[in-house]
Amino acid sequence: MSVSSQLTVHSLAVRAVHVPMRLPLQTSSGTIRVAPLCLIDLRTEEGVVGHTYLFCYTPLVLKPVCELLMNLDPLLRGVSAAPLEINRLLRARFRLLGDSGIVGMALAGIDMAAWDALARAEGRPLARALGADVMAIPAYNSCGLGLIGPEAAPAEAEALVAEGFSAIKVRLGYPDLATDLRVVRAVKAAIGPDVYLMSDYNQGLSVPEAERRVLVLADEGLTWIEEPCLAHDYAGCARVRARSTCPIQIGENWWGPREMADSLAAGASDLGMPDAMKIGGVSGWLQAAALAEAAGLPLSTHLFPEVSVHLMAATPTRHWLEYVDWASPVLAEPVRVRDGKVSVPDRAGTGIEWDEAAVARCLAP
Ligand code: SMN
Ligand code: MG
Repeated sequence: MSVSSQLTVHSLAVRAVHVPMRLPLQTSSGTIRVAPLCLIDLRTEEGVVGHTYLFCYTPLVLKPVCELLMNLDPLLRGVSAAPLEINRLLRARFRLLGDSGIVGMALAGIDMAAWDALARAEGRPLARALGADVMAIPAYNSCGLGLIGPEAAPAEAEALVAEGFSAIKVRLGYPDLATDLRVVRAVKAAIGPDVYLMSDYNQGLSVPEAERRVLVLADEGLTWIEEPCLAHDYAGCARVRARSTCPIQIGENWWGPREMADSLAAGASDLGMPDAMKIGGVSGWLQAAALAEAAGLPLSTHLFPEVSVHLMAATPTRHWLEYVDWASPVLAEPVRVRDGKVSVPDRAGTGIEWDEAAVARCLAP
């Protein structure tokens, strides 16, 4: 290829899979037992194929997301595969409807697949294509440790640390504060003082109840308290934050960099953790990383460790990578953890390749 060569989209292919989760996740806002994933292959006329997946949270939207992507296939055929150009084209197309929700998910999937294709065509890891280095990023084990109660939580916490981590996350939001406290203390006692413990309320509390609980949790040594109340109530989050001596973490529900900017303006959190899909793929993440640098906001990731590890390498205020193994069963080279860190894989693109036999077993009916 010449130095000025560019990729052209040939077609999109999507598959819906239900991937069983090793550890189900019980949150204060519902339980997830199966990962409903939409697998995306963006083929280019040059023969390079970009891969990514979308995590659809519930099987109820898996097929609609796949169908929307298939509807976009004719719009993309023959256009430049440059991610920023695809974004301009598609965001304009959805200006009247808006580009959050499943539209935002589909656009982020195309963006991530296009970035993967671009980096593959360059023959280098996505992190390098973004101007970053190949490096290892500190990661916390976010698998499991749902609302399983103070009796079961300590053993599961120990097992999660034993997988090679120095940080894990516990879900909170039991009916009463006393149980939250018992769980945190039991988990802390099991993992010891040297393991970081993040906590996540999954938006389960009212603002007054969150204000009450963060005061009591202040001295428990938590690394952060995540989404204590409704994530879009930035004023409410700011009120909770004002009461808390423990850092307040939000961001997995920012739909695009504009919502992140609103959250920053409201002083809603001490820390941020955009979701690679909801923030708008790689392109949306780069804008979020710029906002975070300007605001001095430490940035962690949410889900999608395969692409997020590259994004963290390119994030000036990088903090923690969230590790989950939910896509691992359908990947040829799942993300690996060494000494509590995930390394940017030394392969072209994101490193995502499908285990086709596993994909065939998981295809949604
Ligand atoms: C979470 C992630 C994905 C689905 C449910 C809950 C959780 C997290 O908020 O931050 O890991
Ligand atoms: Mg969360």
